[in-house]
Amino acid sequence: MRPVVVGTAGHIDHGKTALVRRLTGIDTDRLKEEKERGISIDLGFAHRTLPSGLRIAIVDVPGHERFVKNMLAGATGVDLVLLVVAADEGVMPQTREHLAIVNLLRIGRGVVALTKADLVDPETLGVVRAEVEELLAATPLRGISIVPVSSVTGEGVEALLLALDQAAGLATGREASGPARLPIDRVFPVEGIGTVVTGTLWSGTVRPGDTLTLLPSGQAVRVRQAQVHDRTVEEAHAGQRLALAIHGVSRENVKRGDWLASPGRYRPSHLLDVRLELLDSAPKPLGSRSRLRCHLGASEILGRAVLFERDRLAPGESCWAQLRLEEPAVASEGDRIVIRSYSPATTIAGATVVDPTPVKRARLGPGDSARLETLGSGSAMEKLVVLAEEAGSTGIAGEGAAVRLGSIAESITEAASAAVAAAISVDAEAKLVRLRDGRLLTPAAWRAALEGVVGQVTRYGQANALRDGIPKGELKSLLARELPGAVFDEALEVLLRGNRLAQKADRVTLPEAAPALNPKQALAVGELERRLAGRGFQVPEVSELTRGIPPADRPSELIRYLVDSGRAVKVTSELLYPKALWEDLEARLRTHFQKSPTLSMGAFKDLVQVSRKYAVPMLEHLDRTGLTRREGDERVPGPRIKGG
Ligand SMILES: Nc1nc2c(ncn2[C@@H]2O[C@H](COP(=O)(O)OP(=O)(O)OP(=O)(O)O)[C@@H](O)[C@H]2O)c(=O)[nH]1
Ligand SMILES: [Mg+2]
Repeated sequence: MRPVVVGTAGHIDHGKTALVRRLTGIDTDRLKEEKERGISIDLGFAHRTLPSGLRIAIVDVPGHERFVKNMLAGATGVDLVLLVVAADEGVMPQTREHLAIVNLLRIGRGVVALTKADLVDPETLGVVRAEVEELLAATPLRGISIVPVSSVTGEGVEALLLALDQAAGLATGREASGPARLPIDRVFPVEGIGTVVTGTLWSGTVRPGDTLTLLPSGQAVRVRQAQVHDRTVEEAHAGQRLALAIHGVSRENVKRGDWLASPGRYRPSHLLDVRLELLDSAPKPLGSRSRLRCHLGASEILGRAVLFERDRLAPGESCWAQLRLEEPAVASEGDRIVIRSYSPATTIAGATVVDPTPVKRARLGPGDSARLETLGSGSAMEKLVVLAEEAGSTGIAGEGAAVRLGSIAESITEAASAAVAAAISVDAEAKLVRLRDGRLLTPAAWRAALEGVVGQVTRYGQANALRDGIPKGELKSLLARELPGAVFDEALEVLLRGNRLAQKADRVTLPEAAPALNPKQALAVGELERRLAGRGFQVPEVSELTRGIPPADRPSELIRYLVDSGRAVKVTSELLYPKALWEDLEARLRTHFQKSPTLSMGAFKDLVQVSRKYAVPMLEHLDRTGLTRREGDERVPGPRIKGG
């Protein structure tokens, strides 16, 4: 059954705790100080079953203006408000402030209890009811049931339960899919169990054995046990109030305001880009960079709001702003933040998180406000396109993206099926391109990736006309700063398939390109080949070989050309053999090994008529290429000869 959390709200002494006790039999004022002073200080928790059978959890909050901070920690995650107004006193300052908070948190359902009905005559009751109706008229709570009750006589309690039942039946519930996220509102040790935390699960599910991350610290914790309404459960769902026994962190390292969340889905940030709205009731305009108290989940974080494109915000107005926080917030796109002035601490504003991990800035660049507009109120697809634009050639992928996407991460699958597959030409209508690894790029970023690869191959070809293409690994590393490996791989593959590029062995070229010698170079190559021939195996060394070739003809490129084109075999950087001569050597070796199982250095020198200076590097090359294998001072046939 759908979990429903009811939160009380209302001015001090208006009878919230007495009413909760009347409804549930549970006294939520547990602290000694609460008992002595007769007021609530911290949050209290109770639960019961409504006439329909629906179970509700109740969070009882303190009304005192000094404890609004605690009220806020409890109000987060509430589905229904039980607004308490004492009939003998009527609407008071914290009635208004709590109501403002309820509205800022978008709690759109509830019931009003006119408490202490036993203390007033029907006429006064009518006046207070009218006052409350007027108060609610301008809010989303307009028209909710207003029920007179007495916690002393029990009068009206049945009617109140029915009204709660009706409102609870309409509550929409929370996202059970998506990552788990729990704002912690209490931490306490339990004998024999360890550290227990409580809170209302904002999204996802939690099971015993799950590993969650404690944020903002980032420590990994394991869930040992989960309880809902004092009963151990095997799975807790979004919207439920739960108590979790956790393992892996000591009591002192957890506090109200921390979060437990699925690993990798939230990144604490000192900066948040938000849509900021100053309440009509704010006493004065808000100046840029004023110090504020920001309440998100059960946390209170001090910080300043840098207003974009203005110096001050008038009551009732809204604008884009960046919150600069003194401690990191664990926020997600779409989260609501309640903002109170620093001193005196009163609720003056609300904010919606648009970007949970923005860059630091004091003003908007061109196009930024349109971007924030889309992130704030666009469709999931529109938001994805904006995020893909930001992500450039990296695209939207992996864990980082999940953090950035927040609630829209869940719409990625849908967007991915609407995206077109990566190809050489992309439909002009397409909004996103999907790569094999699921990554989403804008069509512009994908085209830039393709052009980047072709451009690099072209430039290489121009600079190295005598080489037959660029080695694939070199191409990839030259582009590594622009293109993630997976994007490069797929771009290259698509370009090869589409014949925009060609591959020869491990080298990539333009399809029409072939190494081209200019006439002077062709002459020089002919000269080199001539110099290499005619001295048997005692060929001239490279430095001698290239003597007299003008630097403008790039002798080292010519040598490389001889090797790359297969006309010569490179034995060392100084030693080059004409292809035919080397093949002759291989033939001589095969013949030798048919007659003799081994080959000594002396025999080799005789075989090819060279001095030791040549014989050593030649044999080492033969070893490397598998024609011979060294065994002590001898050579035996290598795998290439043995294998035939
Ligand atoms: N006669 C009468 N007295 C009530 C009723 N409800 C509460 N009271 C009394 O009003 C006083 C305050 O009640 P609480 O329930 O503690 O008020 P509260 O709203 O929880 O106060 P805070 O939590 O401090 O904001 C207590 O002395 C209650 O006995 C009621 O319906 N009738
Ligand atoms: Mg109380």
